[in-house]
Amino acid sequence: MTRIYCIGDIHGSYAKLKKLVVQCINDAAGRPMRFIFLGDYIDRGPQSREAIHYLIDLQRAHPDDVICLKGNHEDLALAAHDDDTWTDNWLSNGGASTLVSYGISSPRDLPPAHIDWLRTLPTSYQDEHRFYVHAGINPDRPLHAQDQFDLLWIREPFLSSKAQYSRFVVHGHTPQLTGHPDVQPNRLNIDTGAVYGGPLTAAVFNDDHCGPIHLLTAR
Ligand SMILES: [Mn+2]
Repeated sequence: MTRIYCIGDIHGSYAKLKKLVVQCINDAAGRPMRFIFLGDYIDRGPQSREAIHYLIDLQRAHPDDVICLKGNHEDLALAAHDDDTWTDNWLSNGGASTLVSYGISSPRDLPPAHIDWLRTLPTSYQDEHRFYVHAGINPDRPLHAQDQFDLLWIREPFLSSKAQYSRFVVHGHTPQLTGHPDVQPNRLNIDTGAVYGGPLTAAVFNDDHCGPIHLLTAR
């Protein structure tokens, strides 16, 4: 039975990313695997370029079983690349570290292969039990009628909502500075603040239940 490994906000924490993927592969112990990355691969942390390069390679090796969603930081980087008026906004939201990791001084100089990849990233993914998204959803709309802005950026009223959705929502975006995921009946937040000194967390799922079987962390 396939095991699904869903990984939260990386933000240039490349060392933790590599460690966690190895832990996931060991955990699968030869079972079929699928990876779902929840976005925010870049910004704030030191190794954004390496994180993107690694994910592109992993996806190229397993195109059907590596899903990389877009986060608001990928969206901001694309906006800054395409339009100078977004540059200050991106730089003040952690983009300055990303430019350093690429050894460049302008978002226009981001490598075309990475920019093209960022443009392909979807903003949500779903399977039989779960809806995966970077930030969350608008609780007042069905899952199929969400606004892109909410999928990338929402916090409230989503985080406080007790609404039962048609699928269990798995997301990141709002760092849990306790270092522990936020497990709720209707959703799971696995952003455990890897870039703020917390672990990088993977939630492990199968096709039997909605909720995680267990969690893996890399420090
Ligand atoms: Mn985010």
